[in-house]
Amino acid sequence: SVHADLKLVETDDDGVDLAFRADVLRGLSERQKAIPARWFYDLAGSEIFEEITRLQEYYPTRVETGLLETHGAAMATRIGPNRSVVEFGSGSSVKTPLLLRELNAAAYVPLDISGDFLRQSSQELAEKFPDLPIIPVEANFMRPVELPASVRHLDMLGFFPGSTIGNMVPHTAVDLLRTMRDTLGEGSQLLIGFDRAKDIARLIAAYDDPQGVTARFNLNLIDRINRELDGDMPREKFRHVARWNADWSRIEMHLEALEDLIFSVSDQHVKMRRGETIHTENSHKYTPNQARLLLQAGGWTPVHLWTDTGEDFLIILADA
Ligand code: AVJ
Repeated sequence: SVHADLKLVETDDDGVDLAFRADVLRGLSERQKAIPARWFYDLAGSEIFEEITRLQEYYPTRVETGLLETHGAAMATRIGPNRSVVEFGSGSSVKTPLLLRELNAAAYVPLDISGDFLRQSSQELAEKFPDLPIIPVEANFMRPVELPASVRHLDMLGFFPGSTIGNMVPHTAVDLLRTMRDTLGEGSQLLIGFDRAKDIARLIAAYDDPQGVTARFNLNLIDRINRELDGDMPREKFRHVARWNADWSRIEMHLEALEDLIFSVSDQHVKMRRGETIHTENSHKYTPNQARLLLQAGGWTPVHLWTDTGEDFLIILADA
């Protein structure tokens, strides 16, 4: 059964997400313009992301799902029964059933910034698991979240699949891991996915597919800004760029201006030169040792690691 959802997102009188506006206006006034990747995921963006996960070139979802199918039972044995599962950035929760069907969990708490998507996927999950209490929380998990009172006393399992951790630079990733440890408490565990460092051509193809789905995902941010923040950014004057940054071992996505531009967002004027970019996403790629070290720096003890024969993806179980 799905409980009433808790909403922890602040809006102004017109329903504008204050954090979205603040991030966009600040980001567009920086020297290297940048907007945090979490703002991709309005309803349209979340749907385009689902399309990405079905692309041949985009291996992470397929490989991680395969790992959960193959090793889910072994994971459940190491985790044990009666834990409350808190999923960080649950999205459409497609991987969740693969874990929950093995786990015998006490409750499921999906956290997501996209409330509409959260409610929709909670309903779908409730049909698959009629006896499981589901308590959706609309929240930005980058900040400490107060867990619903009904689960606070239980042993927690944090579930953070999808290599979403890769969206953060290492120092922010470490902050988040520490925040998660504080949220979940003593005796908790964390099951977390990392995308592995690999051949650069394969990485580029995964983030710049020939069908242009990832380009649509990136450009959708412009539509969202225009609609929600009263902007007049010319979408057709931008192009999607995916590039490898070797110094940081990450794929970067940018929106590149095709000519000199002047536009406005919420009455703030913005100028861009031709070729200038807005940096919209980082996707860091880790070796197993780097992933372990990141967890340790965030206060977690890695206890088991699962990977595929192609060495594309990692799932790590860690103790608080
Ligand atoms: C959802 C953050 C894991 O970085 O691979 C996919 C998002 N961006 N294609 C990733 C994404 C472009 C994705 N994560």
